[in-house]
Amino acid sequence: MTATVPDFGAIAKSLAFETKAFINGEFVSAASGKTFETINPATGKVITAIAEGDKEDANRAIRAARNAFESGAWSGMAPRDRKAALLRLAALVEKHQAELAVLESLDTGKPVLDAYNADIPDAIATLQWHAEAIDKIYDTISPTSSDIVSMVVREPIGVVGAVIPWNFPLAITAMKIGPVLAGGNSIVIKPAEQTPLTALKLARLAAEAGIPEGVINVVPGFGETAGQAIGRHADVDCLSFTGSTEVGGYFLKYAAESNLKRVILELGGKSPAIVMDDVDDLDPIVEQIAMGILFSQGENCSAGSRLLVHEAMKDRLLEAVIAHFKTWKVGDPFAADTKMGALIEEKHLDRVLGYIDAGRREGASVVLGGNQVLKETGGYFVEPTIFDNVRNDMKIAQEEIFGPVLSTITFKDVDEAVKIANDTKYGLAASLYTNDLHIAHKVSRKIRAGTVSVNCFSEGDQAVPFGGFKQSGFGGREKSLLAHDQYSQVKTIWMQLR
Ligand code: TAP
Repeated sequence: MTATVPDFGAIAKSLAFETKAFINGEFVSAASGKTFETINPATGKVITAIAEGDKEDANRAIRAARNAFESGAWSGMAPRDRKAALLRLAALVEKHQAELAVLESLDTGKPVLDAYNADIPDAIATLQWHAEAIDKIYDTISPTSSDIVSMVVREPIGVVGAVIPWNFPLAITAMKIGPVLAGGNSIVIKPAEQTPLTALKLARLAAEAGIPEGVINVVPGFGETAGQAIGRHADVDCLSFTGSTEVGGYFLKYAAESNLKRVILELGGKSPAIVMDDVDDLDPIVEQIAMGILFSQGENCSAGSRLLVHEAMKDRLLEAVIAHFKTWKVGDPFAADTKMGALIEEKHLDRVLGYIDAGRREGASVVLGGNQVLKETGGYFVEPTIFDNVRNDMKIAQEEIFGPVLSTITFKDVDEAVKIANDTKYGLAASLYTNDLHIAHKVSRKIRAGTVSVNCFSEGDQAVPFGGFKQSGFGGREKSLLAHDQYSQVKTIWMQLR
């Protein structure tokens, strides 16, 4: 965090929004001329109207991306020159950090300080990491007889479609753009309908950074029209999606029914936070449990939404968790002491409240929160909520709520903890709290999840792979050098020497 916190309110008042689609290096209206409104979840009020891209706009963007790719203007550029351009883009994002944080907060309802201190720095670090990596990746020559030269080379996959969710709009867009562009591909991005503002601003900055026209395209619009058109397009070589498991499945169908494009899915989770009975200092554990489920209003695919606690520890831990959750202030995303902002939209608010009702109906007990708050603002706020007496077969323990709702489940021993942790269709992340080195090693191996954190809640950083087991993911890993594998093809060149 910088020493002086910017005046976010003043920035919000003076903002100019990008509202048109960005296709082939230009901001353009939708072919249909239609627009849709993007809403501030903290007030329920319209922020601005955005071009409503649909199939025709997606087709235009894909054509532009293909032409850019075939021209070699970016795909044929030396890796170190692509690196330089991406570093310029990262520097521009940094220069506009405060403005981007304000845009993200207005569009998502999240605290502006979270956007400023977490989302935007994460996007910058992601762009930098993949830019820095790309001129350090070597191809290989395989061991053959002396009359053969067999080169195994990596080539960009081509045109990548990226369909983005609303919870971390810029950070997830950067997670796609970083490796996709570093590797020489072109991209067509469809931001979530709720949160198009930062992707459009990023497109403006990409042009300023000198990334050639057609390499980055942004088509705002709806999933069923623009998103589906990208998923089904025969000239898209790879589709990278982050969002719900249900919609992720549609992209496999779209690929099967079109051109068998490569599909990469980063999906939901129902991640456990497991607390063993050997822990002593509860304060740091409680803080991490709160971060795990309350950060980003619980709208986080890795959210630690199931608290699995040893029965001998439960009363003491739950008392401390309840006390700590009460310190998470829900309120105006622009207030400096706000830790939780608004949920993304009214439909989602109803969904989260519906889960809270379902938990009560199934016999779990609400020991904190459970209600919508700050109704007078017109926004969609829910207070931190904790259920006790949850069974792992209850709906609230099995389905992704995507809100600030924690379900407490007890276990008797390590084996039971692992069994409950794995008893879900998801497998994105898990946290384990223990002082026992043996338990730390053994349990982290037994948990079927893409990321297991020990004595913290974490998603790693740019340098480590991120993705899910089971129905939390498909087709690859984001972040780290593995992300580059997803957006490249391996070619064997077998040369007979005379
Ligand atoms: P999704 O429906 O999965 O939306 C994610 C993206 O897919 C959006 O850009 C969306 O466009 C697009 N999309 C939706 N339907 C599509 C279709 N038929 N074909 C192609 N693209 C389509 O998520 P949501 O509805 O916003 O949220 C619902 C639930 O999904 C949440 O409550 C949460 O459980 C989960 N979710 C998970 C994540 C992560 S990171 N795992 C992120 C967001 C949501 P539109 O914006 O127009 O819908």
